[in-house]
Amino acid sequence: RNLSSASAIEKPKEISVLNNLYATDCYTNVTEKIASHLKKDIYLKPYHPLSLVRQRIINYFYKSFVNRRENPVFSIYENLSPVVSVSQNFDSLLIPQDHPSRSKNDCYYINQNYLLRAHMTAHQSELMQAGLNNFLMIGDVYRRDEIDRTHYPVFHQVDAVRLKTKEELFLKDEALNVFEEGNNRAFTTAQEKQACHTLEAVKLMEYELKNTLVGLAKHLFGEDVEYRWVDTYFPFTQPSWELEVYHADDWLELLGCGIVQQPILNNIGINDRIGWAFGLGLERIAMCLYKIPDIRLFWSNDSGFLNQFKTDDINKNIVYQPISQYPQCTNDISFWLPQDQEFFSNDFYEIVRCVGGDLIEQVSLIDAFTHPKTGRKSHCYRIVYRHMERTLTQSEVNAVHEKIESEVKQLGVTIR
Ligand code: FA5
Ligand code: MG
Repeated sequence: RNLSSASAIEKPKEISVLNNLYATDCYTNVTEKIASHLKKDIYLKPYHPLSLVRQRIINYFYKSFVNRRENPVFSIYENLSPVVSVSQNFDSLLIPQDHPSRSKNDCYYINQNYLLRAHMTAHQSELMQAGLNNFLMIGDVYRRDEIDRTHYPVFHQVDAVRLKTKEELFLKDEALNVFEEGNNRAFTTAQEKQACHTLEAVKLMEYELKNTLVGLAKHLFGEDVEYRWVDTYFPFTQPSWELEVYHADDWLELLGCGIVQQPILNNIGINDRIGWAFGLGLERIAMCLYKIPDIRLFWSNDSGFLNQFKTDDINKNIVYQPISQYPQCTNDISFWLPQDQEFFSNDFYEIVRCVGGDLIEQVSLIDAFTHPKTGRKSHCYRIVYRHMERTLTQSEVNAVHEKIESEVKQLGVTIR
């Protein structure tokens, strides 16, 4: 069945995702195009550039955290199903009901209860509840987003959690505590720490977290990498930071991290540990490290691309050599927005993705206009077409463009 319809009209009653049947409802917006990426597991394929970066990150954690017998303390989870419940992706992480990240516009929902995970953090609670204290979660994540050289609706994240007890944090020092008692909980500024934690515990955790992540940035980008910490906000950590590295004349956001919200731990019965966590994107790192110019290349089966990464030394400096740059084809589309329903650009992007697939390099809103008399709104989008491995003909592009023009009408728009 064709799931590509972004409107509710032709939706089947049930859809099959990874061999399970789900009833559809008004939340269902996962398309066949998106579902076709499930189980591709490119991040696990030997010699795939995402796999090289993944292994370098795992090696760093294996080497940096060992127990008394010299065994690695972090365990790796990289086969967790990308189909998660709303409770895993949001509720368990204290993401408020009205938080924008829950919206249909940003996520691929299977139905109101299930979605394709939007971040690897979705698995954090269940793994901690299973008794794990040090672990990495690696896999594919799904987000509805804009279309350009650095965004793709499927990308890959590495998340980590480390939990510590009072003894692990302070060794034998009896005078120091992880948790504030009684009145001391009041004496805290909201930003710098959670009221329930002592400053000593938070600062030691912050030190270990930042030290670990700067070490990781150096392991990947070299000792001389320029970096900076930026204060930020996540519903599931406090305090929270982003690590940025300076690369190719620009600051690049590498990851988000912070001290795990204690109620997340308390909710699953963990009352004697404090934790840190982070989540990073593999594509961004691989694009920088190997100078890969377009995120769609990661999905290429072209041997001209893949063979460049066939190395038995995963730390080797590889610089991607473009096989050749095939020409772009540009085509604009203008339409009047509907007056009786809301219009979301992401719904339009979804249709472009479904019809054009990986022929689409970029879609940008180049003009928005309101008719001075009628008040009708009009959008003009520029669609850039480019095949990764050959030259597209104009008639091929026209055929795709016309199909987009006809499919987009389901959003209630009128082509100009
Ligand atoms: C998160 O997804 C949080 N779950 C991260 C986290 C985990 C914070 C645990 C605290 C504790 P964010 O949406 O910023 O946050 O994404 C995390 C990282 O994924 C980014 O820093 C970036 O490296 C990568 N990333 C995010 N969006 C994209 C995208 N569209 N394309 C490629 N990489 C992306
Ligand atoms: Mg971010």
